[in-house]
Amino acid sequence: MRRPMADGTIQEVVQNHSSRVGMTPEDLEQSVLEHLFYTCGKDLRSATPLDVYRAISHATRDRLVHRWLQSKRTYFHHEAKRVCYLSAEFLIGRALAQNLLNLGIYHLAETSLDHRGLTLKDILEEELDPGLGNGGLGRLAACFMESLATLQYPAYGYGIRYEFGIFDQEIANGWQVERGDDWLRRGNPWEVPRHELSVGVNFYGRVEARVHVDGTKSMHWVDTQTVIGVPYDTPILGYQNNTVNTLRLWSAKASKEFNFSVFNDGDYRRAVEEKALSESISKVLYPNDESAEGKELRLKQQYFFVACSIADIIRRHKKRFDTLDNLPDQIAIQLNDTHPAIAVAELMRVLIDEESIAWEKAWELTKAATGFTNHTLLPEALEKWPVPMFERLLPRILQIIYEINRRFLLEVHVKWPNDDERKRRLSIIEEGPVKHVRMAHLAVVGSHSVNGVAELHSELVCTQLMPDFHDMWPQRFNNKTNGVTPRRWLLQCNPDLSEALTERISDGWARDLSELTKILEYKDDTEFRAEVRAIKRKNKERLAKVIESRHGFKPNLDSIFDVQVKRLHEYKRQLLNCLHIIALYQDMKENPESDRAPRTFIFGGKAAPGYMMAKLHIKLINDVADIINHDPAIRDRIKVVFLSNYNVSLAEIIIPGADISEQISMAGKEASGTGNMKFAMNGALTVGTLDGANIEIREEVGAENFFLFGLKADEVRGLKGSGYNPNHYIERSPRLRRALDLIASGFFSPDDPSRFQPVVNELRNLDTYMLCADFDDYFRAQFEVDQCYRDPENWTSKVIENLGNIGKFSSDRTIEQYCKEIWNLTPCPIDLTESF
Ligand code: B1H
Repeated sequence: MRRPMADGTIQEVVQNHSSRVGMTPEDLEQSVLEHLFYTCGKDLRSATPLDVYRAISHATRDRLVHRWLQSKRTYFHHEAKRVCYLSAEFLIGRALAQNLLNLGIYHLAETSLDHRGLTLKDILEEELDPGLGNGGLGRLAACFMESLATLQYPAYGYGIRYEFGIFDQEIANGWQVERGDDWLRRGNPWEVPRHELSVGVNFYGRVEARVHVDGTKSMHWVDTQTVIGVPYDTPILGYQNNTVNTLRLWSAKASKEFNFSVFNDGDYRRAVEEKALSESISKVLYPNDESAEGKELRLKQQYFFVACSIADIIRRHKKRFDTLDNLPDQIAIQLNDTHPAIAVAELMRVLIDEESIAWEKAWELTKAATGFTNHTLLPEALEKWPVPMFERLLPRILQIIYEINRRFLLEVHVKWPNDDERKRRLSIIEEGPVKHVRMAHLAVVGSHSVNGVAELHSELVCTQLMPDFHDMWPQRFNNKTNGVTPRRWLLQCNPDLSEALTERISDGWARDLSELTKILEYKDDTEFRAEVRAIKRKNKERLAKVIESRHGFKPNLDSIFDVQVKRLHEYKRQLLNCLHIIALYQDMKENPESDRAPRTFIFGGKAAPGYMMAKLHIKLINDVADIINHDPAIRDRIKVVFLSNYNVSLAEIIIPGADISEQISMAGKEASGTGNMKFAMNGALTVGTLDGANIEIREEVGAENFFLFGLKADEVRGLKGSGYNPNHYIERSPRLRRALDLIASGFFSPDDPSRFQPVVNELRNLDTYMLCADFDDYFRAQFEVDQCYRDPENWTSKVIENLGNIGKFSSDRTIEQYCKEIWNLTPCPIDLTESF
């Protein structure tokens, strides 16, 4: 007899519901069939691949539920300290394959589908890829969530459930065209709404001061408009353990008031409009990436998800404890860049206005709980909000920020009594015709820890970005070099390489990536070396098929697959890559007998819809591809492909198929990069500058296994300081001159010869990102690549050196450092036999 599970223990559930939790092939099959029937309303005969995907997903999710519940109970019972990772972006990618792998039933699912004549690989393709982020910052948040669960740390991710994620990119006649990403249109089996935990968030209104009989004063934010935040929870499972953490994303819903204001037709229409307006808060992700959009709706998004998350954190804390004094012992709040920085002021508001805690105490708690990660030095990415907008939207929050600033500037005054200039630089409020709130300053002042994301970047945060803050609180600043999860970025996306590694060094590397050093023992093993080459070829074949299906030709598998995939940005210098291609083309045309290794240049990445220069770069790459790919004199010695709609699932196919990883940003501009790590982990060699984490990757894998070129960050700074003139370099480089002239001549754009004039003008007149200064050295490094590739044994040695020494770049290492050095967390393993 089955017992009810509603108030039972986890053990009862596990014992009595084998088709929900069982891990045998029969249990799993039974579960899938049941879901096909009861969740999809289908039987096997009528089921579409989408039905099968939904049924398997639900069957998989069932196997997470008791672990999820037990995780929550364990954290509560043990009063375990947890981290709340606040991020406007979580670029989590598809869930099914990852959950099957982490549950350890991937192969089981594969064979049981096989029996029914279905292929798991095809079913996995039915899942839409949630694009709830722009690029590296959002993907880092997703890797961190996975590592936290794998390392058994209690963690909550807090963000926004965008109805539309990053746009879908199409390429039409070479130009980027954006289409809405309606990722929820097929439903989402992974999320669970929690209407009962909805939170009201206030906007607009005014602040009223009330004096009480005892003479005390309190502030009241009144006449506000309220929006409801509804949480949707997604389980995040650790790798082959029982930890399931929660990613809680907030969706905006109009408050009930909208239904009551129906007096006449006009009121009704206005009520409907206002309802739509408040629900638009979580409608769409801003696709800008590293350029701040000063729109009111963006500020609303930020306050919305922060206020919901802080309310949730305080609610849960109060359920367990009758005091907030121990808040920083129980939770660590990490701000993923400045997008959630308003949390500092919101936490203060809650502690003071709602919990009646004195300012000094509230400030102590806030600072002790909060940490801030900076991800970029680009001035255009630094968020500043006009004070008048802030005041209208969030009057009480602005008041609190002014008070934080007043007290902070007093502290500055004590340290540097007669330095008004310094106060002006440090102030949270930027003076000017219109005052602005500097969100990075708020984040630094309100945190006990400020970190950068790679050694060079953290150094530059101290010396270039925030030197005054570093002078003030040097101990507050630290580095946490980024990492990526080896479960998704090796185990899942490169099963053949994973198997080859496991066969030789056992499977420990997936939990502890530093174990990859053991593979260095096989460096001279001819069988292993041949296998590494065969695996790369197979992965290139898989990628080549995607290219063939989209572009109508199959790239030569013997060519070097040279890949640059990342957001389109001038500082990342896709244009430098393109100039190299043009120069190579001209060399080959001039010297048809020149004996160079064939190359397939592969690009992918989205440009911000309003970033005209980046969009023009996409068009240039496509126009260059069009000319070169069709030039009979070149045959298949050079091919150029721009793969549209680069996203997490496309990355999982592209990265394992790469021979060369292009990491060519102007030194000092790429905070870290994480693609660089994924490529090296999958056996690609890097062509790169000394920027971001490239520096540390090169240190780890060895200088001789990395194709270095270009100016260093301090040289870039020096040259800028002494007046950089690109013509100086153009005059001295016949190759560069010739490439620029060819673009300017309209050779690649015969239908519109002046199309790329803005590109050429920028390079000749400004060259903000110093492509001209780095061009010759880049060409030299690429020539070395060529020479090396012709010697497969030498190439393979370098690949293996990369693989064996990439362990540092697991996000497990990064997370361990955050836990020890910032959050003060200890692991809290989940024992399914423990009853509470
Ligand atoms: C990174 C961003 C970013 N840095 C603003 N900054 C955004 C800033 O929508 N916005 O307003 C979106 C994104 N993203 C990236 O973070 C860095 O460029 C990479 O170098 C780094 O690896 C990554 C993760 O730390």
